[in-house]
Amino acid sequence: MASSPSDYKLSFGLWTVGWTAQDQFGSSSRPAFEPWEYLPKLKEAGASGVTFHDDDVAPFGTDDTEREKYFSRFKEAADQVGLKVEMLTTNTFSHPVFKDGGLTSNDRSVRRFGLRKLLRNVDRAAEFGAETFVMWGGREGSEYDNAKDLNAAHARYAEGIDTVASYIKEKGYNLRIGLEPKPNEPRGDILLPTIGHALGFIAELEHGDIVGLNPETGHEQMAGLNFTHGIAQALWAGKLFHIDLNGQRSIKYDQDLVFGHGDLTSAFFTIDLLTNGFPNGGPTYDGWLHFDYKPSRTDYVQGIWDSARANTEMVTMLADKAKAYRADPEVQAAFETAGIFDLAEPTLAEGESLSDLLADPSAYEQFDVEKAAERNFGFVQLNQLALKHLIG
Ligand code: 3MF
Ligand code: MG
Ligand code: MG
Ligand code: MG
Repeated sequence: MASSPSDYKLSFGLWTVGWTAQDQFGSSSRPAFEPWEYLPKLKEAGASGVTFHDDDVAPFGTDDTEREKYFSRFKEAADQVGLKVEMLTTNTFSHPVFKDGGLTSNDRSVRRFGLRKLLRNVDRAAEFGAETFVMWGGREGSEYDNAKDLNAAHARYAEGIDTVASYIKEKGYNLRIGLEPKPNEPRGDILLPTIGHALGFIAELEHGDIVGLNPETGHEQMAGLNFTHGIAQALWAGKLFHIDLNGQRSIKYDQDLVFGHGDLTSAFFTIDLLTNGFPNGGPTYDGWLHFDYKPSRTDYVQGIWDSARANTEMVTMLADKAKAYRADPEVQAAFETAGIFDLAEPTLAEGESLSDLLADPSAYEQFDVEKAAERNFGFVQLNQLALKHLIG
């Protein structure tokens, strides 16, 4: 039976449907609505959660009394519609004060301001009952390699993240930080450009236990990387805390297409991994499937809601196909032929020591390399079966 959006934890950033489509070369092509006005339609599009940047709800610079009104009105509306605010994030990239970064600006006073903006948004995240605090450092980077002492920049970045993490712990909030890697745009180069860089960075933190990742499909693909491999490594490391799904067609500007409207095969395998897990078991993802896309500039208001629905529909369609793919006996046989299940067996036998391996002639001296080289893994056939399920 076909699944429906309510079978999954699907959420949207308010800034996605709220994007009025201004770009580098043109002004807005759609009107803006009040933040709470998007909520009923998001629910209709199949979402059960919503997320936002502080400034998406209360514009930057709003005085404190007005801010509280904005947030309480939004909270009321979200509760009424039945949308969970599952993640909050902080805008440390739009205002020109952040042009050289929020946590790694060469200007210390900006870094102190950025940190305060982040910390007060941590309180807001807790107030809304969010589980994840995403940090995308869009302006942490440079256009020129000599614009920063790159050692100091990483030290300041770590200091900033550790300060936010220690604040969460001190307050006893049930929140985890999700760092969001991106290779470039809006900066020429952004620090923590990929999932791998971010994982390496987290390992150096003092409070890295509550810091993980919020990888975005298009961000990895902008760097020509394999998104499914990336989230798989994050899962393996116990660091896949949240995810931004969208579409990107190869290495170019950040397109933020509907999920699946970029590399469809990759989207299929992403959903296969997220919903069915690894073939041999192992860590599974039980977090939100969060869409971070942009309705195309050529679409008007109706297009916002058609494209939002396209995202949720894409997840249900791909998940159903991925389920049938895994259940197909022909696929299971192809997994067998390909050695997928054999990879779960440790290379050294249980209890086998290194000297046992060194003393095993069958492993080396008597090993028939020519025969082993003749093995037909059948990966092409296996992929063909996946594509049959995808397009069949
Ligand atoms: C930019 C992004 C961001 C982040 C957001 C944190 C504006 O390419 O992806 O969206 O996702 O700031 O969630
Ligand atoms: Mg993005
Ligand atoms: Mg993007
Ligand atoms: Mg994103």
